Amino acid sequence: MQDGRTTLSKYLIDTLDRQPSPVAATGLSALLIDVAAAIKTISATLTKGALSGNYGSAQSVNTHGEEQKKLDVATNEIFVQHCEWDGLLAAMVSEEMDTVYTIPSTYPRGEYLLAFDPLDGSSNIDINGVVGSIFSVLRRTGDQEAPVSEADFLRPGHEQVAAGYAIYGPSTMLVLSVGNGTHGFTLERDVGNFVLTHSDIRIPEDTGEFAINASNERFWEPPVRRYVQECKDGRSGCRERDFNMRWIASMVAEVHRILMRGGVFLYPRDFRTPQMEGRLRLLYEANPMSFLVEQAGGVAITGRERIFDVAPRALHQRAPVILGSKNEVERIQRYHSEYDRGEDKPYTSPLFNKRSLFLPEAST
Ligand code: AFP
Repeated sequence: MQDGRTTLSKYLIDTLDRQPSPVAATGLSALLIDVAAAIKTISATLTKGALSGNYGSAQSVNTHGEEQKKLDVATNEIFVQHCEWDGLLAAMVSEEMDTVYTIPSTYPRGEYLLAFDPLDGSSNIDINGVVGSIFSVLRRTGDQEAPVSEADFLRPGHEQVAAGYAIYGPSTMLVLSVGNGTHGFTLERDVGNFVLTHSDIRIPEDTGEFAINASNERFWEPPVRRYVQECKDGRSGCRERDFNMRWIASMVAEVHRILMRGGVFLYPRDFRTPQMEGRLRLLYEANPMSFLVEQAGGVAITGRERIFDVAPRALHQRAPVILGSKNEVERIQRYHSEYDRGEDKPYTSPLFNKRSLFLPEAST
């Protein structure tokens, strides 16, 4: 398919509906077109900025105890309205809804499940910074007539049938995978079409760029401290090259940069979060982003295992996330294994060894 000439609908019809075994994907293209419609509406709302009257707090908190902004609530509603009616979904889960949203009985019910974060990076709204939406699609298994429950959504990432995000930046893009590579579509605003502009995105295996919220350093585990310290040591350290660092506070923006030019994104386990699960949510942040990254040749881990293999226990479960360029992510995984095996003690126990993380020059 040609970049710049293929609309999202054409792409989905060709990729899903015209395949030899369309049953495997029945309705998926129509569902994704509804998701895209929600994204276009959100994009139009965000473009109005403060003029929309939608800035500021909604004076409520979400299930994580975080303050909801008016736009968190409004964008959640947009997703629900665009996707509940089409007879393709059985239920939805969102960062902004405490429990499973079962499709009301006024609409026909389908076999797909949609999990989404309607407005990722919402702290960037008030500064007119980049934000996004993230979504993941599962196919419901078992008795389709039974009431939908939380358990229907608690499936590992490798069972996703589609995933994507929208990035609302200078242009709005939809980046999508249905399991045959990761592809980017740019919104042609005056026409209202998403047009394929970035087909088969590949993440370079090597990179000199990492992204982490360094203000949390004191809460990180030793393998992450080791990795970041080595990057910061640059040319004069053991990596013998300089690295650059970025932090946009919007996972969508970080992952988009990595898909465009490589890099590593880390929101690792830390001692600040309950059970050291990190900050990001498994079902509607970590899993869909892992799908896109893996489909683009990158790697996505918790530090110790592939994110795709994490068995979810709760709808709003958090997970540590380290993803991006293959060789760097694999290096970080090796650091975790070495630490767990006790093989990197000299690096990670500054209290017990001269070779301190804080005084790397002290190494002998
Ligand atoms: P929201 O979805 O609540 O806006 O959170 C955004 C996010 O989960 C993720 O997109 C960022 O990587 C991360 O939070 C930024 O967190 P801090 O900069 O506050 O550590």
